[in-house]
Amino acid sequence: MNIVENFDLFAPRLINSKELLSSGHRACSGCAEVLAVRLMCKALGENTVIASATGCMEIVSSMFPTTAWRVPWIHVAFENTAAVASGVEAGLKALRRKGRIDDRYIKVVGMAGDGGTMDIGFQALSGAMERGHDMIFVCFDNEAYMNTGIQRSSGTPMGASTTTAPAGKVSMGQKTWKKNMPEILVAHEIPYVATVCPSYPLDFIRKIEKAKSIKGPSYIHCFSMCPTGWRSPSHSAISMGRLAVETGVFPLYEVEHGHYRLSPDMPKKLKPIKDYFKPQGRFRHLTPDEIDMIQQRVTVEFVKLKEKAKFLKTGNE
Ligand SMILES: Cc1ncc(C[n+]2csc(CCOP(=O)(O)OP(=O)(O)O)c2C)c(N)n1
Ligand SMILES: [Mg+2]
Repeated sequence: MNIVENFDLFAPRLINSKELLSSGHRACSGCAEVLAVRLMCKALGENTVIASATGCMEIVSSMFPTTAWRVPWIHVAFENTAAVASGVEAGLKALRRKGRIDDRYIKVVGMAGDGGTMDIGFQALSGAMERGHDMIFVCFDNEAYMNTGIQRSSGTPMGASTTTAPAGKVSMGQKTWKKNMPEILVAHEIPYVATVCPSYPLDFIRKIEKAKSIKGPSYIHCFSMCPTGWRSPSHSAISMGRLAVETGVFPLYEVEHGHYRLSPDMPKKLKPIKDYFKPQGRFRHLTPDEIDMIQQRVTVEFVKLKEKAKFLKTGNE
């Protein structure tokens, strides 16, 4: 039985009803990212300070003179989210030591889009993780620089059409493979790395709660479906997230102290990626050969991941 399909039945008892990101923000209709941020806030609770890069979530939530945030929230530059979050963490520690603030635990969170995490904020993120700060960094990956007009990033998947990598007579759109950011963070040997998707809210909340409970750096990579940039209907965010997981395009897993575990939501047998590509205008131009080429890569990557999670026996059988 799939728990998400029975969401109405018991989710209200399991998910905190308090909203720390209020309604009235200006996200596009059908934005999965704003749902993801709401879930993240529910899991984090009030004792949280968030440093947020520029990007959709900053633009839609903090139109002067209003704010949708009910937790302390700092808008920082594109490059330095993780640096600011690590400074806040160190500052809180010092204030607590000097008795200048209550002795209560406050979790510091850095958040940014794929551009702000995988490209422009990467150096600051790598440094903060390596220094071992007690913080969570969450990448909200909508697979392009969306709020400035759908430009490609290193998170844009192969074959997607964007305004700076447009599909046409001479190009299939994005010509590079998506950067494997969770793996790069695993290579930092931090205590916890996980992938999440708001189409799986209970898995999402559990992983954020786990990251919160860890004293040290954690990295969460969130699949954030964007109807506007992906050229798909605004009612499709949840089903698209599920298809991304079911096709293996975005596997749900966690890595705790180097130990990989696939989420129980991962199907034993993957659906073909064409099911996921079909409802999205950004992939509409792809030929069957191009889809095959991408399918092969997705299959290989998923097998590699399963091996790491010891779902497959080691060896060549
Ligand atoms: C150094 C710098 N370069 C460019 C910009 C302009 N800019 C603001 S938001 C943004 C796109 C952000 O993309 P991403 O991080 O993926 O977040 P999204 O908008 O997709 O949520 C850009 C290019 C900036 N603010 N600072
Ligand atoms: Mg983006």
